[in-house]
Amino acid sequence: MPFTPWPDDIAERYRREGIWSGAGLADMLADHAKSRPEGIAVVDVTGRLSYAELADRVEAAAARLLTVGLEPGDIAVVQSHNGIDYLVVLFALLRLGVVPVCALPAHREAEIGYFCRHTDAAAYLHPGEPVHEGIAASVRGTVPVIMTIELAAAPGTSTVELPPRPVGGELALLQLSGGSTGVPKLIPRTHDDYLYSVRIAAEVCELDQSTVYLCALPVAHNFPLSSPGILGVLWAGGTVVMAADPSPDTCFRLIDDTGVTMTALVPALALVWLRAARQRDWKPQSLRVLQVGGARLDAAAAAEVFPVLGARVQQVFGMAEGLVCYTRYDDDDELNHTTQGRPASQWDEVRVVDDDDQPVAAGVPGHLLTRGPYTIRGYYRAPAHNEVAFTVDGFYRTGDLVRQGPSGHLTVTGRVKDQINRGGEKIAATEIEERLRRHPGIADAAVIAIPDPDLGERACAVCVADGGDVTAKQVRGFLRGQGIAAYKIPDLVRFVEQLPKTPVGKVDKQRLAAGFAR
Ligand code: J2J
Repeated sequence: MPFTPWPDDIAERYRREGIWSGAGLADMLADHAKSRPEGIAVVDVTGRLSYAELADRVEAAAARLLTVGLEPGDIAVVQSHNGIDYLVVLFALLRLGVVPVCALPAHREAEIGYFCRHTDAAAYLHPGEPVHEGIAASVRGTVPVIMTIELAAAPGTSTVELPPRPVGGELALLQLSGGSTGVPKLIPRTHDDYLYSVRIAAEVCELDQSTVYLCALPVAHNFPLSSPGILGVLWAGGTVVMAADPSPDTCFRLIDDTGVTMTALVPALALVWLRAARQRDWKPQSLRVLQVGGARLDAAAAAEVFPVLGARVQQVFGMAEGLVCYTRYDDDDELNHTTQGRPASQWDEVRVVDDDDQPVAAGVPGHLLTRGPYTIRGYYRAPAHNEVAFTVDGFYRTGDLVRQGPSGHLTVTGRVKDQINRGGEKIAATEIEERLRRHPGIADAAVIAIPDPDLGERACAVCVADGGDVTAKQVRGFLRGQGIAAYKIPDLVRFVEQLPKTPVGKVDKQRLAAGFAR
């Protein structure tokens, strides 16, 4: 078993209570294709598909993927821009029981190569641009099937018989962890647990067939995929509109043209939208809910959403490992603007503890630990890391500091994980530090978060030069040359004589950050 399952008695209970339904994630399409075949499932710049058409396309894509050699249980690293083709391929993989790794469009040779090797991937499915052809070339030889998303999703008829549908307990997909250690961790989500998180999110957000959801964030990310995201909307029989990019130019037009009722943004983008809407005096007619999550939303910005956009703001605090919190539609402004919501499910267990894992007093900030029917019990193929990332009784150590109010709502007050949250994109500090130390002119390095008015945080690499005269530009070029996603390249590179150390000899990042903040 490449990941830790839920204990038998708990799994049994989740099944008995109907929390885990036993269905596969792709089953939802078949139901709607029968009950409302003409309903529009998805729209993008290339056109639109009804539920019946989407279901047909998924069958055809599944047949094609089978024909090129993929089999149930295989892993496929999938990278795509937002579009209909991604939906078709994602559902085809889920239907077959081939497990997608939800790579992001920004990932490059280093990340994709790692995902392929770590999972012994059978396929790399990519957007087909020159940069991805380059990545494809770098994994050719290790990965048997390499194909563009467009080709995999192309319409077609096939007589190949599909294998039985995967059942609830099986591995459905591998999400990516924001991470805080050297290599990114892969998050094993089963059909049962992921579908539950999607169903409960659809309920909390009151989705139905009239929901029109704009997918503005990169679709493979856990938030727009499942909170409730495109899966929640398709589960409810609504319509997904895929935005090619999250800019006001693209999205405001899509919202007006397609009658979007709901969308999801990271705080950095919400600020951009608010500014653009004010400047253009744009007020959408149809938009009812703007979800904001992925990083802390400033209370003042939260309070501006309704006056400016005429839509209610919903804060979402979640993690690809599981737990997702939402503010509720009947929360008062105080809760809605100053907290990051409460857990989606009554079955979510939340503990707020001190450094010794002892519960803190009510309302006092502490470490957030969580466990429940859709929070993983261990990362994929990472036994050593699991020892530190989970308690012995199966709670996930989120690395977040929170305060819990009397209503159960959580306010995120900080973070202990060594990570930079750059406008919702997570950077594991140690990954970049290890890469920096490979530079012959760098003796030591620490990557820290610097507050930023637009992105919330930016990454700053603080380096100790090894004699010679390295420049910031060279350092950035050196990292880029390692084939990593652009968002991981530090925005700032600074040189110091030496790094401050704690009494036990670790780099004192707090002192370092405090120094740079001044
Ligand atoms: C402060 N920090 C937040 C918030 C996430 C829904 C929404 C977001 C994610 C996500 C997700 C935050 N305020 N509102 O998967 O389904 C930080 C925390 C958290 C980490 C998880 C979803 N919302 N965060 O952001 O796996 O530090 O998931 O532990 O990318 O983002 O990051 P990620």
